[in-house]
Amino acid sequence: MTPDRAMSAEPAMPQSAWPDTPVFTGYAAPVRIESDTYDLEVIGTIPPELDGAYIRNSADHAFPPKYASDLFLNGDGMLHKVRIRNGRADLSTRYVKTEKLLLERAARRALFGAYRNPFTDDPSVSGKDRSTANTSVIFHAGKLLATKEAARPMLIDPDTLDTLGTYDFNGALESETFTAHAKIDPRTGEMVSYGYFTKGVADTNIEIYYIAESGELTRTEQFQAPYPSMVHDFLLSEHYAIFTICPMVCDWERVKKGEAFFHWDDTLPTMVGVVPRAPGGAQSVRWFTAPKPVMETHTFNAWEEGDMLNLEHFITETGWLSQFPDINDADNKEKPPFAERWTIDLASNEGEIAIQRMWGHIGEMPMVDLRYLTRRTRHFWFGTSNPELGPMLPRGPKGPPFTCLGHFDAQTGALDFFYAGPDSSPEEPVFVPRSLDAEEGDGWLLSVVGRRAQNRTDLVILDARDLGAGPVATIKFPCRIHEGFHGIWIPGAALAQR
Ligand code: V55
Ligand code: FE
Repeated sequence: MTPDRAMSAEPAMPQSAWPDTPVFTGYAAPVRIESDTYDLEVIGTIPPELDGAYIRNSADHAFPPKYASDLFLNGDGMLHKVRIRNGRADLSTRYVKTEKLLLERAARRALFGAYRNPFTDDPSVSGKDRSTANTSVIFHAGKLLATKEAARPMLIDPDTLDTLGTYDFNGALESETFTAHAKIDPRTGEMVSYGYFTKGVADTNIEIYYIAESGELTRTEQFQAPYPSMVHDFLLSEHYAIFTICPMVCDWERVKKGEAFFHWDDTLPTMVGVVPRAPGGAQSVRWFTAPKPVMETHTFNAWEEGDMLNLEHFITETGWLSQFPDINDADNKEKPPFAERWTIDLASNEGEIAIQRMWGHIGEMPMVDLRYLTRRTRHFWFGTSNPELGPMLPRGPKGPPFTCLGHFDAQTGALDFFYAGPDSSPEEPVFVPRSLDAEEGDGWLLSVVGRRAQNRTDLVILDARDLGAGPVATIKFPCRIHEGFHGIWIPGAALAQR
């Protein structure tokens, strides 16, 4: 798969410079280094029982983009893995070898154009797979997949991080697309996933996939969203798959003209589609309209109590305006997300959604103890900032970086924070239980922390129920890894079983 690196294959065209924009400069600058580093420096003590791999995805442009205005969302998928065992930690960084990356490496320049816009590509790559595979990873039935909602998943070897090709579940995957936020039901081992814009163009078709614990894709169902929009995440309860459709719309005619891929249009309503997971359920999807047009950024969890369906997610009153414009108000400013519980009475025909703010502090990048997904959980973790603990950091390409991680205990109502220190930015946390049968929340919270002034990165390990105590271990990387999106923990036993 390695492209010919001989200089005779070098195209005549010189490589253009990197754009002087916030996406490509300073702490956000592409890293581009594939590496293996053994026995990282550790401050404190890695808990000896911690055995497994933290793996996450990031967007790390391998080549200067065709368009200087390119979004960080359009970077090439770069996987980061920290393998922890016997108190030691090793770091690996590896690009997902997408067709896009291999073609661009062979040409030694960007050939694919703007985010999700095939009309901006070099004609030489017409019809080729545009996937950057840059958003998340999921591990199910012994298979590690790198995911991007605009494309099919890529199969990755979790030991080497080698890319094994595009994965279509032995031909059973119908859609051209597959969400980066598939969920595994811990009661059944089933993975529930979906695709939107399933034919590769903006439309209202959403396809749900049910993938058995064995890895077999057993069922595909379809329903129609009220309008074509970004469906980035969803919610899973015991009996329902729930989709919050937000007015982050895509108009294919605008895409053809080279405009932004999404626009925020809050003249349209936010609507919640409740799909029974039982066979045929997509045919009886029920729609509920939110009282205000808002955006769900990411989800914690969903759970049922009798006929009451509870949806716990981060919600903002604006679209993602740092990335995609407001079509009605160019001066509109992005607002921060807050955690909200939306409750729907499935027995009532009123169709109302009752909304409760869960705690009075902003946040994003939610995490729960995934062994309890689909059930009511007590513990909630998230990225956040807290000006009482330390100053805000300068805006990056995604907005202000987090300075803290937060923990909300729904039983006591207590909020607890880990402040990462001056010039330090934690990223999405991942919860690791102390043991397979530890009680909910008993374990560690792992988070990559950017040491911005040092142009370096750490991984911190915190007691998940005592963030304020600070790290039990800080694993120091000798370099910076690019800021990422989403990651997972794979227990050592699951890696060994493959
Ligand atoms: C998101 C991320 C994406 C994307 C669409 O976090 C939405 C939201 C990393 O790519 O393509
Ligand atoms: Fe996401």
